[in-house]
Amino acid sequence: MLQRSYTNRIAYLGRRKIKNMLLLFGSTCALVAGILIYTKSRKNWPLVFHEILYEIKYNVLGSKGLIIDRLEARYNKTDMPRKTGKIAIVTGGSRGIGATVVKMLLQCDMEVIIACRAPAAGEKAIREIRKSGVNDGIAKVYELDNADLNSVRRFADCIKRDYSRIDVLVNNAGIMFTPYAETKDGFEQQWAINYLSHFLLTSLLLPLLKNGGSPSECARVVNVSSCAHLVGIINFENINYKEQFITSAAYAQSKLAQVMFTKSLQQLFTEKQLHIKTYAVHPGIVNTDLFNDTLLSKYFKWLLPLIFKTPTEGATPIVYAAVSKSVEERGGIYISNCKESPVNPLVSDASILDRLFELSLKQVRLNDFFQEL
Ligand SMILES: NC(=O)c1ccc[n+]([C@@H]2O[C@H](COP(=O)([O-])OP(=O)(O)OC[C@H]3O[C@@H](n4cnc5c(N)ncnc54)[C@H](OP(=O)(O)O)[C@@H]3O)[C@@H](O)[C@H]2O)c1
Ligand SMILES: *[C@@H]1O[C@H](CO)[C@@H](O)[C@H](O)[C@H]1NC(C)=O
Ligand SMILES: *[C@@H]1O[C@H](CO)[C@@H](O)[C@H](O)[C@H]1NC(C)=O
Ligand SMILES: CC(=O)N[C@H]1CO[C@H](CO)[C@@H](O)[C@@H]1O
Repeated sequence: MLQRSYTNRIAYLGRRKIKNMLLLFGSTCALVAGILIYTKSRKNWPLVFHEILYEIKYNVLGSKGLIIDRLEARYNKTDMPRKTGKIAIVTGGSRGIGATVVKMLLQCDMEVIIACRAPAAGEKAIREIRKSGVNDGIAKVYELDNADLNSVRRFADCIKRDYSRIDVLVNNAGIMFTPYAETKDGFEQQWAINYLSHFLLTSLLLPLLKNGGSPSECARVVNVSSCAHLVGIINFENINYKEQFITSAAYAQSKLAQVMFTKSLQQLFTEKQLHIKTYAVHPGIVNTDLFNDTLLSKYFKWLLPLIFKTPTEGATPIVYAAVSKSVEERGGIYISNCKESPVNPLVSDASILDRLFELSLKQVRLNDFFQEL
């Protein structure tokens, strides 16, 4: 008993030490960032304060994420069962983590639909995958611009015209830390691309997902979210963050919104006896063009391959959620490094969930999430 509490205490002190080191590192980065931000915008002090606060949070979160990716590396693996004849859609499948997910699903012998803005980029990705020696599966390309809700509707119509079922939907397309811009539909672009477009897409494809699932093998929806969701809030008063724009806060908000429904939708699917399972995934901190706009990438580009995951390592937990047998019975979970991991506590606040659900329906002009069924 005494022995145990002693080891617990040591572990506790160890954790505290790591926490303090992270805080110190975070604050130093934040100070530098703070000075940079201050010199850029000398006007709105509360805003600058919030920006610095987010900077601290992200630095702590990012360093913690990198350490966790190392510590948990041994869990970061997946089985890749043969899924001959099964059909998957991967949004943003033409480059980055998405392209690697496409490759790995093809290795499972699936039919994989790359949904991307520029079909030529999708075709190129397929040629590269084939050149790398992957000959299994069938690859297709369909046009989808996640920044345009009408494009989402057109995409869903084309898929419904050509397919009667879908087995896996991977909502992966995303942007990060982009400057303020509104989409055609009037939404801040990270909100629209990362979250809202996928909300609509998932709803429109429900009939096909329903057909894909069976009692012995459910269809799956996989949301590629991020550990950034942990520092997010849903800023209902100003979803676009207009005029008080903090791009990292807007990113965290979009990623939190993606995670929010994983659990509650799973409950609804189960209640409605739909054989669909839902998962949210943090791929890890992965070396892709997503970081192009960040200071880290501008000044320390050489460092990234050393400390970040490779796209294959980042795609691994996504493929795990998409096809692994080991999660078949565990829908509704948030996965990091192929392990169930804790989510932002806001996710269990039913009033926020309801409010977000209502708002999202209104923003995409749907009466009912299940109206297509
Ligand atoms: N890298 C990381 O460390 C990390 C960490 C946590 C979460 N994530 C998440 O992982 C996902 C993939 O990121 P990544 O690292 O692979 O980034 P990436 O290399 O920048 O790729 C982003 C993908 O999203 C697509 N996309 C962007 N805007 C789009 C739009 N309007 N319509 C359709 N597609 C669009 C891009 O297609 P185009 O070629 O047309 O631009 C590209 O295929 C994102 O959701 C991201 O938030 C990444
Ligand atoms: C994924 O996120 C979309 C919104 O981006 C949401 O509509 C959908 O319910 C989410 N699915 C899961 C599995 O969480
Ligand atoms: C990111 O930067 C690299 C060069 O550093 C460039 O080749 C690539 O096209 C950029 N990607 C995007 C999406 O801006
Ligand atoms: C850090 C890390 O992610 N490590 C492992 C993740 O999984 C792949 C296999 O899919 C391993 O090769 C990595 O070493």
